[in-house]
Amino acid sequence: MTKHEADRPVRHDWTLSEIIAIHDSPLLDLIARANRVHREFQDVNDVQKASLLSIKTGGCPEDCGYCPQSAHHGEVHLDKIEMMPSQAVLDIAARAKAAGADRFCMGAAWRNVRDGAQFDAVLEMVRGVRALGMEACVTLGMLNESQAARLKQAGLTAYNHNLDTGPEFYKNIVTTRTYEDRLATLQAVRGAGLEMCCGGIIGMGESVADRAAMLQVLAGFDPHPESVPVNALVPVAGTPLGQSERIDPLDFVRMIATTRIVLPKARVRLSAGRSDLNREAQILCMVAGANSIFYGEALLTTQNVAENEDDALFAALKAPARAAKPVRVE
Ligand code: SAM
Ligand code: DTB
Ligand code: SF4
Repeated sequence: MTKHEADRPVRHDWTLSEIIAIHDSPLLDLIARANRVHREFQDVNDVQKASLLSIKTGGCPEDCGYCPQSAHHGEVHLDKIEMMPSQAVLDIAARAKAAGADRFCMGAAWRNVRDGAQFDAVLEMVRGVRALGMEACVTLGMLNESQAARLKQAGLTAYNHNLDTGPEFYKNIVTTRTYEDRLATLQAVRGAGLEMCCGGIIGMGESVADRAAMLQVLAGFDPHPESVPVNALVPVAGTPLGQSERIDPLDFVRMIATTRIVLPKARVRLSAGRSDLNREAQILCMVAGANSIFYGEALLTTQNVAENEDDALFAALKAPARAAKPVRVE
């Protein structure tokens, strides 16, 4: 075990007012504290590149207000794509690995996982991604314990299921499922021994207290989620949140710094919305504790940062090469 993985205690009992006070502290104090915590718990030069692919796009029965893939938002222009063939997915994963990605994340616009041929195909994709020597993550909506166990058996590293926002604000964004539904899936994920990838979105009209409340719920998990995506809303025309204003990049920095302080061991992923940040703002997010990005031209249905721009960003960081992690295929 390296000094960065040392078994330092983390807190599960952050109060809402403590988290808000951190979030609202003077910006330079906040960034300095987050960076101190980051250095204490992690190797700051180790920035993960995760590649993202939508394996089944659009037509989702849920009504998430931010999401272009919901069938409830009839005005969105989106090419629906039925489940991709496994081999096509694995070819893309192999290309992502060759381009330098270490994690491959696959998303399906499902309300929940159903047993059958499509789930079997996902299991095959997971096995294939692991055989390439990459971490594998999927996000498939709600799932039960036996499905989580089958994913674990296929070698899945982590399951992504976001809380999106705080418990109070959640009902303003989604009405077709509850916060408790999200928590039940996360419990199934943990029960199967999978890593938990769980975060949220800022810029949906929520307050700082809502953001802090989400972090408080995340900190309550024992262990903490292994990775925490922090997304800024990508407003998509035709969705209920399509006319939202883009967040101030410094709000992104504040949220990332607060996440780093509250969840010191997690990989904090600077996720959707990164393409609105210039190089220096992205680096400020990394100084504040972000240590993972989505790498590749596209997120699920919207554009991400061009790969050559990210290659230039990483070149500018001059980070020492990352040691290859041994991959265990079960
Ligand atoms: N259907 C599954 C679910 O919701 O759990 C998985 C796919 S869903 C698209 C994955 C996550 O993407 C959502 O939980 C949300 O946090 C994020 N997301 C979706 N649309 C977004 C947008 N317009 N801006 C930022 N994040 C978004
Ligand atoms: C996450 O937190 N962000 C990613 C991933 N997990 C699945 C998805 C972002 C989606 C952004 C909107 C889109 O491209 O459709
Ligand atoms: Fe469906 Fe997931 Fe989009 Fe919600 S976020 S509409 S569950 S794909």
